[in-house]
Amino acid sequence: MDVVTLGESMVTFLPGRPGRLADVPSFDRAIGGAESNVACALAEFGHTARWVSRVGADGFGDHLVERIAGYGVDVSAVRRDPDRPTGVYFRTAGDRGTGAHEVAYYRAGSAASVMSTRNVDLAAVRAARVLHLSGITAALSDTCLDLLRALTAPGPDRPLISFDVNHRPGLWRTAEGPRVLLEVARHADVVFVGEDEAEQAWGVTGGPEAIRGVLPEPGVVVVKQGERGATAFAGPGRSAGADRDRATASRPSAPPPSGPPLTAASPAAHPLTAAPPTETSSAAPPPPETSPSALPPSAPPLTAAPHAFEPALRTAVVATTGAGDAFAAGFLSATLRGLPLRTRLRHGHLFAAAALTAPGDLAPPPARDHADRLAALDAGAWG
Ligand code: KDG
Repeated sequence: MDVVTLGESMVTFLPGRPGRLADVPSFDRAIGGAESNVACALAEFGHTARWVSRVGADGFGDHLVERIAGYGVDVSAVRRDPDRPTGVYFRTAGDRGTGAHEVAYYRAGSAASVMSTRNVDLAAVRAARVLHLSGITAALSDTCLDLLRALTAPGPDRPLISFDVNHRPGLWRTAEGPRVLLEVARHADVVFVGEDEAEQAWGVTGGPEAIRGVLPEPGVVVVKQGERGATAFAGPGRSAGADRDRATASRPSAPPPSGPPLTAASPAAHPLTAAPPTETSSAAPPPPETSPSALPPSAPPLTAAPHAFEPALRTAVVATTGAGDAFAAGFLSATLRGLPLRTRLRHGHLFAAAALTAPGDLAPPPARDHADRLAALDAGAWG
């Protein structure tokens, strides 16, 4: 598998018209779930992708599994729970000005919320070049958090770990959420985090450089800056890079659909996370850290690390839900193909733009040749 994702998915109810949750009279059924969204987008783009989870032995579980399989995602490791239901959630349309919307989750005690190291097929989860996880799983239950910790622990058969912080304050059972998310993110190889999310969770206000300052360990940190764009930092990461190289290099994976084979370049530079040395940023570097953060950096500022900023595409936004997942899928796709850092960001923006124009979480990503042409545009033509 190119990518395995693990996490809870839910049947989603989208509002028939704008308004408060209290007023909307009817809803349309769709599907949602940050991690399955990533798998669906990658499978549609032509990668091999598996989604691992638990759903109820009920009609909503059937619907989720059938729909996600319909995108070409391998669902063979999804387990059915006869005793617990599939989670669902309702949401309202985003406010035209702020994009704010209401969400009502009905997922406490769901089949996915009891995922653990004992009832999930760990071999199926690890049999990937990239394992994509998110902070939502950490918030679901103690057993889910233990599972996340087990999957991100260093080890010889660990795939490249991609982690989207996805801080959902409303889901956390304790005040520990921000600290736990930071701990898990520090064990990942590629981290996606919103600039606003980092401020909300960790009190980091100094922009992308400051966020990289609290996450010096991952090989790649991608800071999403909303409609402005995104900044990615690529550096050696922690010394566990050697383990990750071994894990990837020893895997008998087929060559990527295009791009170089994934051979280990050096112990300190994972082939999937390291930016080519000749790469330069297409725009001004982000400003240096200017304001103190609540969490002191645990390493010196990484001023020498390669980084890139790419502006987002101007898009007529219909709904923002799922755009972050689409961004992660585009970035990971380009990572798997060995494309340069700024091209990875552009693929992220292209996938996100498609999701932003759809009312639900999922929208088909651009065709591969189209995406490649757009991602190769001159800086002046991009956006
Ligand atoms: O990223 C989109 C997800 O937030 C949405 O599908 C619901 O997975 C979801 C969650 O737990 O918030």
